[in-house]
Amino acid sequence: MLLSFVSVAAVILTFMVPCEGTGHAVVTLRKYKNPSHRMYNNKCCDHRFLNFGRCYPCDAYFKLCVGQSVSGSSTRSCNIGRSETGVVGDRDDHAFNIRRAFSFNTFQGAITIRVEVWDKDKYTSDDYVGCPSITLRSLTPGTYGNPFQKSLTLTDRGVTIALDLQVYCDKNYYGPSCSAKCVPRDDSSGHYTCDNQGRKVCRRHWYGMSCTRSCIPRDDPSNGHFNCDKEGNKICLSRWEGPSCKRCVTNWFGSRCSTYCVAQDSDEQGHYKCRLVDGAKECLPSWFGNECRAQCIPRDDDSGHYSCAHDGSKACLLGWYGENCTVFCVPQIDDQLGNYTCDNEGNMVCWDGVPRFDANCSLTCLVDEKPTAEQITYNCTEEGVKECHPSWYGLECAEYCVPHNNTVHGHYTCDERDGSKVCLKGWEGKNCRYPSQEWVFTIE
Ligand SMILES: [Ca+2]
Ligand SMILES: [Ca+2]
Repeated sequence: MLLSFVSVAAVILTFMVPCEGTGHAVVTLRKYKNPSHRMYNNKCCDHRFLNFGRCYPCDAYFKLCVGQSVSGSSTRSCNIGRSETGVVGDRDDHAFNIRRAFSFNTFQGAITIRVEVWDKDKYTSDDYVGCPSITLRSLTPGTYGNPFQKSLTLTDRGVTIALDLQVYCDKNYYGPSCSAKCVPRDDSSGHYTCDNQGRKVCRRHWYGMSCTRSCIPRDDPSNGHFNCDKEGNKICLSRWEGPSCKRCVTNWFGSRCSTYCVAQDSDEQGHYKCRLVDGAKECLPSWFGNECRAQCIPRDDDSGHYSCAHDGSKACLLGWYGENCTVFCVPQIDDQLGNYTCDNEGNMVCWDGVPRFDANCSLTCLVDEKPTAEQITYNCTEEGVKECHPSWYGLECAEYCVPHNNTVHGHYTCDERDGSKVCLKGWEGKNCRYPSQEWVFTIE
């Protein structure tokens, strides 16, 4: 039986737990005055003795009633709440600080506060003194951090009540009816605070209805180059494009997209494409020069022997000279091949100090460098011609010959070409010492 009672009580208590309102009305009674000490019907609250004599002050206490109604109306209902105080004193002139807080769900727009004043009596039922009341017909609750508040003075005949009223939506509730819920957060479900209407106010760099979309203005190579619009869309900075604005718009190049370049293939504008990394002009094949207007095609045939220099000029291959690199010249230091270097046109130029004796500067006369003067058989003329000393003959001036016409040496002259002995007429033999047979026969 007891158990059953407890459980029923528990159920009742559960139902009676006031549901968490979305707002509060707080009434703080400040002052009460009733200088006439009389009630609504003009009768005295109390007498010193029974029911006659001058009025004695009331033993005042209050029944507070707070009700709400739609904006513009008033109500007698205490649908927000009611509360009763104890006796505040017996002088009918009091200052105090009696605070009562009431919660409500949806605020309707108007609030009515009625303060019933009662006189406590010891031996009879309490006397009703009066009921100062006030209705605020259009009220917008403040927020939890910034409540609506007003000091009010209520009167009913000679009774005056001063009170302070606060009305505010509970934490996280906003708006004229405190029904707009907004809970500031900063996690994957949202990144926002709330304004005083309960609207989400995205935190810095967050966008969208629930502020779940992030956008941070960037201007660097790894993140991109953009600002953010009000919806959190990336707005590429000037000359950038692409989803993250990492790509230069057409015809702009370089790490800052600051180099302008349009590919060309015409004699007027040049012949080049644009290098992706920095927008530098990159000449098409066979085109050279800063503007790629100089054409050059390497060759190595009868029409020329050259590669192409950076500016498109012909760069002759080794040994080739002349405007079209058609003149061949290779420096030589060789008795047979010559002794020369080459000038810019490919002309042979004899090495310094070597007399130019013929077309390829080859030497036809080497100075005779035999050890003694007697042994030297020739000298070289200014022109490089080898000049045999007297009695010496042959290419190397190595053949010795002196003409004779006597019995000791013989009878001969010398051949100018090779220094060989040429017998005089009538003589023969190695040294022309013997009369020739033909001559003998002729004599005889
Ligand atoms: Ca009384
Ligand atoms: Ca009394």
